[in-house]
Amino acid sequence: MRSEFHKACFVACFLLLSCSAGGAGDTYGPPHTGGTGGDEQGGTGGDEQGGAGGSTAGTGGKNTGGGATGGKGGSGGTGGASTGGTAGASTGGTAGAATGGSAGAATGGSAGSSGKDAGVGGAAGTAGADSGTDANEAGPDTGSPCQQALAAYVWDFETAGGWSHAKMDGVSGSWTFDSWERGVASSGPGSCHGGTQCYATNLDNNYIQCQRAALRSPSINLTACAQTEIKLVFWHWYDFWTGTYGGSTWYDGGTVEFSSDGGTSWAVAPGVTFPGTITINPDMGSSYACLSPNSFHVDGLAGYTQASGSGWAKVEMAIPQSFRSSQFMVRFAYGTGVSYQTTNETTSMQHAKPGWYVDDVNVVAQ
Ligand SMILES: [Ca+2]
Repeated sequence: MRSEFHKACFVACFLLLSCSAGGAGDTYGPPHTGGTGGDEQGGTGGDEQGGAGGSTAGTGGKNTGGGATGGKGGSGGTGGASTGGTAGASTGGTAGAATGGSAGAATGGSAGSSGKDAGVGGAAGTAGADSGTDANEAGPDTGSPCQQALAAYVWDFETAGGWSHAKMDGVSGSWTFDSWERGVASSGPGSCHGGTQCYATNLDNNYIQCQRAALRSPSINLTACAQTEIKLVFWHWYDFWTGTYGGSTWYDGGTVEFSSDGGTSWAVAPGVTFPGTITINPDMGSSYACLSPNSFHVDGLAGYTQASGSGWAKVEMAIPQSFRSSQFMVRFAYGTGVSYQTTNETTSMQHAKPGWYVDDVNVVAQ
């Protein structure tokens, strides 16, 4: 049985050495520091303090001092929590109490950061913090770098989320060519797929004929997924006009396009089997200012035509490796031809269809 003074001395020494051992380990200092601190404190701590705290602290000191700051340092810190705190208190020395208490607490558990603030003792705390991080990284983390990157690319359209829409390049004239809008849908499917808001070619009515516009995503960085199979996932509902005029059958419609260069060039999503081919009716026996002099980007492209059926439908499209760039983009482009002989927007709307509704877009690993 040692005297109280002896005991206090031991504990105080332990704290100082433990702390410096932690610091040395953390910074990969001279190995002898750790060796000494670890060996002595390990045994002493165990004897004096008893219980798991003491023995664990000893282990921590050893490993920390040895430079193997990893997980073992953190374990030592855990023991040190109770040991340090107790020692500091019983030692009674002002410096010892502050340093010991802080260092012990710091080394213990996850309080590594507070250890940083504890001067010398903090160094040991830092070792604990580092090992804690290592342990986390080795443990059940949140997935691969690709999956972590994709976590940013989830859009429910309750907010715009960086998406935008505009008429197609080169389109001009006094007509509503772009009526994409975001909000609560009452036409078409009657409501959005998730939440209350989504994008639609018209949220509460049919579309206007002669439209040429696209809903476009923000730039998506897929470089972390260069070696991972990923796909675009979205939900949609659509109903486009089709009719026969001049001996041909015409199909309004929309398609999904990918860009790997931030929107400079676009290609219809490769490998996707679309239900139809968009075939824009440019004329219905009258003069249509909305059609001239512009062409329709989607005319002749594979896409969604006619109707998707009842209820929202889920779509999945593989994103080929050649598109997994730092500036991947996706857009929903659509076009509507002449479905009724009128140049009045409101009247044309009455003879068209509800159009295209899009919600809950994201990119996921396959
Ligand atoms: Ca939504």
